[in-house]
Amino acid sequence: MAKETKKILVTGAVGQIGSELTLALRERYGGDNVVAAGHRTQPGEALRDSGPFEFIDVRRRETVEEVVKRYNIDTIYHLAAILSAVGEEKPLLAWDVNMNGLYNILEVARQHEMVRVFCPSSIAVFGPQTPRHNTPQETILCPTTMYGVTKVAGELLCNYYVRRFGLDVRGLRYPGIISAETPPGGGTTDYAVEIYYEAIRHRRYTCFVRQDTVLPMMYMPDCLKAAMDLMEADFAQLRHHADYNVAAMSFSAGELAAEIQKHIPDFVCEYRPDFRQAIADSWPRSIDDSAARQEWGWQPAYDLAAMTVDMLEKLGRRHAEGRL
Ligand code: NAD
Ligand code: AKB
Repeated sequence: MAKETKKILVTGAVGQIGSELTLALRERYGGDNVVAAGHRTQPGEALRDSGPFEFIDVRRRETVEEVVKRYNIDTIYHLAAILSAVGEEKPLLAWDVNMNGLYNILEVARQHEMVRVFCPSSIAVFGPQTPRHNTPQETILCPTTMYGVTKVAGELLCNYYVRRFGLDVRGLRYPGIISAETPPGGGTTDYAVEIYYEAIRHRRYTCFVRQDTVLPMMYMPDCLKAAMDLMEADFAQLRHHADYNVAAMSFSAGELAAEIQKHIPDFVCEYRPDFRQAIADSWPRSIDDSAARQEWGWQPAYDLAAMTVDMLEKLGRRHAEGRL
């Protein structure tokens, strides 16, 4: 743990979080020191031109091992995963990628005596029996989705590697992440991103959850800050490892639409719930993140109003330039 970080691998680097986290890590640690790994999708220009890029399949340990050896990797941000909505459509794939992929990452890290591994968990670890308001750090973890099952098991596996092998593994339970660069990859909270894109493109959106559906959310700059702050925290101060609750804001789908209407008055949002409603209904409305605040100083910067101004400004600019 005393060793200086010199070579970072980001799995899932072409995804919603990975595409921005890789650039933020390259900014902080140097482009050549951060290897982006995608699966099948080609990287965008920014990702391709700012540092090394490789393809791996986390289910095939040899593909991870090869990159780790070639670049002398000592830290992994493991973001490759199948999210909740796709996971309900393809539960076996979700198990395979989320569990076997994570197991491969932890094993490679253990065998190569790595400095640190980051693996995000999710509010999907909670289920219908969990208190839905101000959900505590320690509580009932009985999810009803395959994604949630893999996230609970993933937290336990990471914590096992900390206890059993002394590996430094860290993770947090992200709420729905909202961002303007890379569209989300098939989760239940995707409506809170799509609504901004459609407000800019068509001034109309059909939302797949009810208007009164409240979920915890976070804007991308806070998401990146949480990952990097947790990874730089003093290990001795951490009482938890792979399972920190983190929160930023909670709002209903109707409140989100109303916030957008303050800027685009003719924006119209309709509500046509589909199978994702049941998933949303099984998750908390708000999160108690006092452990993260106390143990590593977690503090989000964005609320709904500030995020909406920034999202509409970014997407509006891209639309005006014909890039949306
Ligand atoms: P995403 O779906 O946008 O990206 C995941 C990436 O994993 C994709 O680019 C995909 O190509 C890659 N992938 C899939 N199968 C793979 C395989 N076999 N080998 C290698 N790569 C593979 O997901 P994201 O939103 O960026 O999420 C990143 C992490 O954060 C995940 O662990 C997710 O559970 C967690 N998380 C995300 C959110 C959110 O709202 N985005 C919320 C909570 C937790
Ligand atoms: C999803 O909806 O699956 C993700 C998550 C909250 O983990 N955005």
